Amino acid sequence: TRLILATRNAGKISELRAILADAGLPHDLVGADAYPDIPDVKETGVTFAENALLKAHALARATGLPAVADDSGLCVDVLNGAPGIFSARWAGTHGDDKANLDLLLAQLSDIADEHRGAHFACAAALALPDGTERVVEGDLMGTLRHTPAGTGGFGYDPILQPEGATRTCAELTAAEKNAISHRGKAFRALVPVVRELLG
Ligand code: ITT
Repeated sequence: TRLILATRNAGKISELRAILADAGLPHDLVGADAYPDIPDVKETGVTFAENALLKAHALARATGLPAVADDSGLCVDVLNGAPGIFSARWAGTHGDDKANLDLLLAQLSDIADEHRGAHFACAAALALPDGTERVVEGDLMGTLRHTPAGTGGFGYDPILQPEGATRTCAELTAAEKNAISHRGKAFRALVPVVRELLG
């Protein structure tokens, strides 16, 4: 069966392909960019789970195929969980990773190491054309560096150092990141659900 990946974020797509293939999901994974005529859904939810479901349902309805979606972000302790669901557009322009990261670092410039706790969160949703839905979540706890390091990954990876690690997410290999990441955890939890509903 075909399974649509309801995301246009290239960083997510490459991670999701690896995570789902490693988990042995036999489905033919197709990116949303294969359906350029389908408009982007408005992310009007107030939680990662709500937004992931909105994206999955929109693609499933429009294509008639099962769809999985990711909604994710960085939640900073001293900012009461912000940027959170606004992570992709924290500095104003959707998907401008560098501007988002620079703004966040500026906002946290006075915050000492012991108060720089943060986590990545990910909701992974599956929607079927008949309206059936499932959503599961994963997170990655860590602390925020004062200066970016590393060139891997995407988004806020150069400043998030996972708990117990000495490198940032951007200094990990793709496989190392997927093994511990919010996205890896959420989508590995979604795999048995996909199998149950799609065979
Ligand atoms: P789609 O809606 O098309 O999936 P998007 O980039 O708009 O793509 P989100 O609304 O879920 O997706 O925003 C996710 C943002 O959170 C992303 O742009 C990054 O800034 C941040 N983020 C999520 N996961 C991350 C990760 O693994 N590493 C670094 N930053 C991450």
